[in-house]
Amino acid sequence: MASAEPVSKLTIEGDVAVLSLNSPPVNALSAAVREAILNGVRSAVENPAVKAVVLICEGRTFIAGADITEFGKPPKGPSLKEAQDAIENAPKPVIAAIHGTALGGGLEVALCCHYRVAVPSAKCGLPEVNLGLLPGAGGTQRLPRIVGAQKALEMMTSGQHVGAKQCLEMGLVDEIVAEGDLRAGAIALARRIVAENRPLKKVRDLNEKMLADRANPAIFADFRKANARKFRGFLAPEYNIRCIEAAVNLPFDEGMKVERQLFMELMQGTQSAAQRYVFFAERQVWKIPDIEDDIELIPVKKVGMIGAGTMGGGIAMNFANVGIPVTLVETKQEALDRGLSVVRRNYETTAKRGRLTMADVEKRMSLLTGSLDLDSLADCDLIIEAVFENMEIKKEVFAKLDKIAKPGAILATNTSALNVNEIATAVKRPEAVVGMHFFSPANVMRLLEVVRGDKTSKPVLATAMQIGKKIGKIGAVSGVCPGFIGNRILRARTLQAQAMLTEGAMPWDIDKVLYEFGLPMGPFAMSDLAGLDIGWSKETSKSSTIREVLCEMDRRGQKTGAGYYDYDEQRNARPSPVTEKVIREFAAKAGNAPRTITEQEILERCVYPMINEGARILEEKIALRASDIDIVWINGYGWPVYRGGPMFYGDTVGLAKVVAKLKEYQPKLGPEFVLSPLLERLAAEGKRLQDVKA
Ligand code: 3H9
Repeated sequence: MASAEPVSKLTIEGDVAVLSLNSPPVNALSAAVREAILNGVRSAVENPAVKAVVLICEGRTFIAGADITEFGKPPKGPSLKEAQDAIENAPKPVIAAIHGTALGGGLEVALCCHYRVAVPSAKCGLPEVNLGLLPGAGGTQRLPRIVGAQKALEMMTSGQHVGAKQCLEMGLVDEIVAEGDLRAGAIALARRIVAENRPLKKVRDLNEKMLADRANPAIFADFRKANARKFRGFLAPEYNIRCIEAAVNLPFDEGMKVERQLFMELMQGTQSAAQRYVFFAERQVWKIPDIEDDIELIPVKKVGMIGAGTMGGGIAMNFANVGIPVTLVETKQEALDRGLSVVRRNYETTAKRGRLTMADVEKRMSLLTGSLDLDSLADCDLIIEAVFENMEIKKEVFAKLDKIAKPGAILATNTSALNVNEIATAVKRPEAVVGMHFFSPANVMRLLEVVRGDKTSKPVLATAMQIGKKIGKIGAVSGVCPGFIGNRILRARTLQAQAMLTEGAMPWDIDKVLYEFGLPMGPFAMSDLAGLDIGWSKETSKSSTIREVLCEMDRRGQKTGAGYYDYDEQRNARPSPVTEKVIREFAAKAGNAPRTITEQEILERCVYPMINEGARILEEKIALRASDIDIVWINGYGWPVYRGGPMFYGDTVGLAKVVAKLKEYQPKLGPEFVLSPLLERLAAEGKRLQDVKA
């Protein structure tokens, strides 16, 4: 946050002092900013000519919160509370002038001001929950006093940013002034407050809403129940709720004590450490060390999509959503019609849920054009291929594309595992070829693996990332290797889960452990959902794996009513005696006597080989940094954010322990398992995976 400019400026405009903060990029409450507030307010108060104070920010936003980079370091400079007290206890009105986003500690500062004014585009929120925290500067006690417990519950457990208009309706801001008029509007309000001799409103003294909420204790139980699934595993939402309960039931100062205690507990815990790490990981992931920030990007005004199946249709929706037209190519009219009608149905479902208007649906559909002719992609800037996962077919498609696509067009493949370098050999312009691996359902899942081939040019790679951002994805760069980052790590886990079946664990035993760890489902429930027959064929099946036997029995997952589990009409899963028998027979044939596998072993056997595979990916430079691997697993595979991703989890457990356990399990881990030298070295040196530099 270093800046050559001074952090604040105090200007006296007649009888109003304007304290203007300037600490790019987001005016976070660093020690310097806290000091500037404290000194600025004090000096305005001491100045007899000053009747009121306006607190405003330069740059793109009002204060966006505490400075997260200071967390976990020894405290420096004045505390935030000192700065807030100076504002709240000032004998002259202090008015917060809000633009951009007043978030977290920023909103908590504004809540200590006596009045708040905002421009229409401004937003307010307490997003601490997303960092595994709660607002620790009085926000949990002040916000409910203005908006009531119900709204505070919603805002604080979701972290949502609320628009100025809604803030005005809730009483969170007192006035809205026109865009561009913030400074003048705030000064005018300050003068009116003085002229009308309005009181110094202190939010801490408001009690009306709290008294009303006290009469309705069911709010909290109902809220917990309604959100149990969403909050599963997370500590912070529950702690936020407890603070609001304290606001409702206790005097202000007592409530503040509860807030303090719970805040400290969260701050020192591993969940918040993980979530803060993810905050920075999500921002790092876009940075590619050998690509300059100002690289010239390829304008993408029109997209071509080869394949209009589930994947192709889903991918196309992303572009239509942001107004980019897409031409979808299929080989048969029937497939094209089916693909487009699935897209329409998806949009209509969203409209029925009230998240789109029917006019939006029509507008988006009008951006999608079907075609049976590859030639119709001649004027596309980006062409994405999503045909069958077969190298020969892909190469054929790319060879044709090479003749059709205009010069400079990006040729992307949505392959989930095939070698992008080999695909690129099919064209005379391998620099134009890049992998864009979307995850299913492609219109919903946030992850986009952008696969950099040996010859992919920098503008092509940078544009693939930038277009990913534009369509709301989180892009992670991967080098070329089987399965790229995500599926390669998944494979390491699958091998162990499969092996444990033949050693005596049942699919539901393994799934339970991973579900309780925080994943949305375990590997076998996932397999049942996706279909056991992906990549399986009747002709070549030889009953050589449990999966093959189940497929041969037509137990191919949820779609056939049975897979590893049995399913009822509502697709509720229950452990299957048939599967159990298959597994037992299989194990007996292999000469294995079933043993009891503890939950601890299940977890370690599934997760530690993932950490090991991630380390191998890192040392092979397939991933730029450990945190990119974590981003992939959080956004593509539902790894719980509060555990920070598999790499962060390894660092949390301690790499020495991970390595020791892997060595202990090694005889069972199978021939494919190779202990990562990098992991071993880091463990020996007492270092972390996140310390490996890109
Ligand atoms: C808190 O307030 C606790 C208190 O309750 C209690 C205290 C006792 N600190 O996101 P962007 C950096 S917890 C430090 O790309 P945008 C960010 O890393 C805090 N750095 O921009 C990035 O750096 P770089 C509660 C911060 O326009 C650069 O700023 N507040 C902070 O897309 C630009 O960020 C929050 O959780 C920070 N607080 O979005 C708000 N915030 O350029 C967190 C940002 O080196 N922030 N940076 O990669 C945000 O949600 C978004 O940054 C914001 C701007 C919406 C403000």
